[in-house]
Amino acid sequence: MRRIKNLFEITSKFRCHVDVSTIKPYGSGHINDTYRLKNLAGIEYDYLLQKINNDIFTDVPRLTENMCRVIAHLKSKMDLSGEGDPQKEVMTLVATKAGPYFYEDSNGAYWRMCLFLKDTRSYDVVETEKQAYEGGKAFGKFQAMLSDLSADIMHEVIPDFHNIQKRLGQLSLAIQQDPLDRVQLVSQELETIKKRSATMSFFQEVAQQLTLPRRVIHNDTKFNNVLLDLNGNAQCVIDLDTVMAGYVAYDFGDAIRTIVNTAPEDEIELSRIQLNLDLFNAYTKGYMESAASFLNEWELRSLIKGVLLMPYMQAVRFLTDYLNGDKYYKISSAEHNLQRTRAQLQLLKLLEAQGTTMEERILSEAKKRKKQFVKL
Ligand code: ADP
Ligand code: GN1
Ligand code: MG
Repeated sequence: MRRIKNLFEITSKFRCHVDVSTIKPYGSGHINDTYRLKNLAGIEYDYLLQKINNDIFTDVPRLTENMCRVIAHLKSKMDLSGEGDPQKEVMTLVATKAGPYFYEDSNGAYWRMCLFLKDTRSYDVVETEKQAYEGGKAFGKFQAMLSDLSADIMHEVIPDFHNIQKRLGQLSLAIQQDPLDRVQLVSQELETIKKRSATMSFFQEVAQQLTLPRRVIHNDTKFNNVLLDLNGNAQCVIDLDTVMAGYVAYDFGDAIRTIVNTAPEDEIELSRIQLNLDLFNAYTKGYMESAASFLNEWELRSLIKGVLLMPYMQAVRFLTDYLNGDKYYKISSAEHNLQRTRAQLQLLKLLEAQGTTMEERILSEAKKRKKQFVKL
């Protein structure tokens, strides 16, 4: 109860209609805490209030600057082109009465507020091809609209976020320290990870060759970060904490990771994890509708690398957290991070077996839309 009271006080710091009638936890994110605020009258805006995880996002002002930059860019593009509704299709942050788009409370916790987009839904697991296609359209369009925003001006809010060599370094450190004596429990998982470590360094190696542009990307393209409207059409890409520089293949791969898997990300029964390639095809089609026109050919060919890298990287991150004593991700059981690791490694093996088929599909979808496509 004390916590709720505190939340009402926090709400009052923002420029919102404060006759808030109910407040309750919302969503299934692993990092931040989200609360839905409903307005008394039901006719004013509803809001989402989020407590930003300050252990992970250590520089909230810079994170907010990134978000504001991206939001402004997307909204102004829609305004100028007359295509799309910037109020509904781009998230809107609510400023505090003091000015900034975040509030630091007396305990040093950071909060932000955004307009709640009514009549929308997000899904943890994709149910239909239409949804996968809409997800592809949403993230393809998102990247395309940001393709003329310089990645150099974005702050790196979590350094080396998708740098697999650094992530493997963190895993090695966790193995060395092994505070809970858990390394002995995960030898099989470590073996699977170790076997693939060299081939997964593709992006760090090509970074030197400058063939892949670093662009402004989302960096957390889980399917539940796209809001669908009541007709199942993509409406808005949300969860912009990690928008920063990166390779487009990271976004493509992370979306595929959550879209083609017939089971949840943390499925305990590994036999339930299957690939649905129809969903892969549908996502790729939707994605290419916007992305084929701005991606270079090296980027197109790199997409399949992202598909394999992202479940691998998530497995490395989940396992590191398990060994470190579950300090990063929210967990709902002692073995949760291990369960997530196993599920991601299982998914990776299935994806590896379908690598060639998926690569061909990516290139054929791109060719349909790109006039000068030279096979490298
Ligand atoms: P997290 O970082 O914890 O994943 P999100 O920003 O993704 O937090 O928000 C959690 C959930 O809240 C989302 O999956 C979505 O269902 C819902 N959500 C987030 N932003 C909005 C919004 N502007 N309007 C409606 N629902 C939203
Ligand atoms: C976290 O906050 P959420 O649940 O959208 C994580 C992502 C992982 C994801 C795995 C800042 O995202 O990188 O892909 O969990 N976010 C951060 O589900 O680490
Ligand atoms: Mg989210």
